[in-house]
Amino acid sequence: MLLCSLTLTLIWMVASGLERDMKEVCLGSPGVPGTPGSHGLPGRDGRDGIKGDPGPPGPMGLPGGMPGFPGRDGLTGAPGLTGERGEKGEPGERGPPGLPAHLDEELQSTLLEISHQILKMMRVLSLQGSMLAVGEKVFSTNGRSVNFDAIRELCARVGGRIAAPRSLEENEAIASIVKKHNTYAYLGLAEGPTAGDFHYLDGSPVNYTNWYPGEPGGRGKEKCVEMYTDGRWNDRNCLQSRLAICEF
Ligand code: MAN
Ligand code: CA
Repeated sequence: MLLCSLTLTLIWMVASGLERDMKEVCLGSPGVPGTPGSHGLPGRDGRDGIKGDPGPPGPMGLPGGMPGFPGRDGLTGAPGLTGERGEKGEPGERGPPGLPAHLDEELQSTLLEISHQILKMMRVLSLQGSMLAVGEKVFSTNGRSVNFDAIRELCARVGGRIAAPRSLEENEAIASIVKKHNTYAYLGLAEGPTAGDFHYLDGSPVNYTNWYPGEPGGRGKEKCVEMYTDGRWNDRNCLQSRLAICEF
């Protein structure tokens, strides 16, 4: 076998034209693989690789270096407290002249609507017995009894005055409230320095009276006036508790 292999090699070298014939003659089992060749020479350098990731931050420098750049602005802070109220501004310029009220149709219809609403409310309050309308006046009570000064203060606080009858009709309206509550009421009258000389609280003299027979009999010592449940009047001291009736 070795011989054939050698022969074949020689014959290859000198006369390749005989190859076909020699193959036919020397078909045998393959030989033992030869020993590996020695390492080749190092190859040429490859091309540059792609750029790597940035490295980690370096260690802190030694103290005494230059100060760094200022940092970025912080977040917006919370709003401050509300300031004090400013001074009142100057009045604005005068507007263009409007229509006279009686020619202003929109104003007239608004006023009509308001007066209808008020009348409606007055009918409800009358139905409930909360008010009694007589002519231009309205009488009303809170049902409480207190002294004369307290009644005056109470009525003033709600924009009215202590009820003072200036006519038979008004006297009957007040009397109906007194009867309903079965409690005497103080009236808006007071005695002046002269005994028996009574006047309204605005100082004007009385133009209507309804004294109980024999009254006023206090001879200057009873400065207030109370109304009995029959509607007649008596001069009386001012410190009794009497029904508070106001007029508006
Ligand atoms: C009686 C009458 C009144 C008087 C009172 C005072 O009722 O004399 O005129 O005002 O007493 O308490
Ligand atoms: Ca009296």
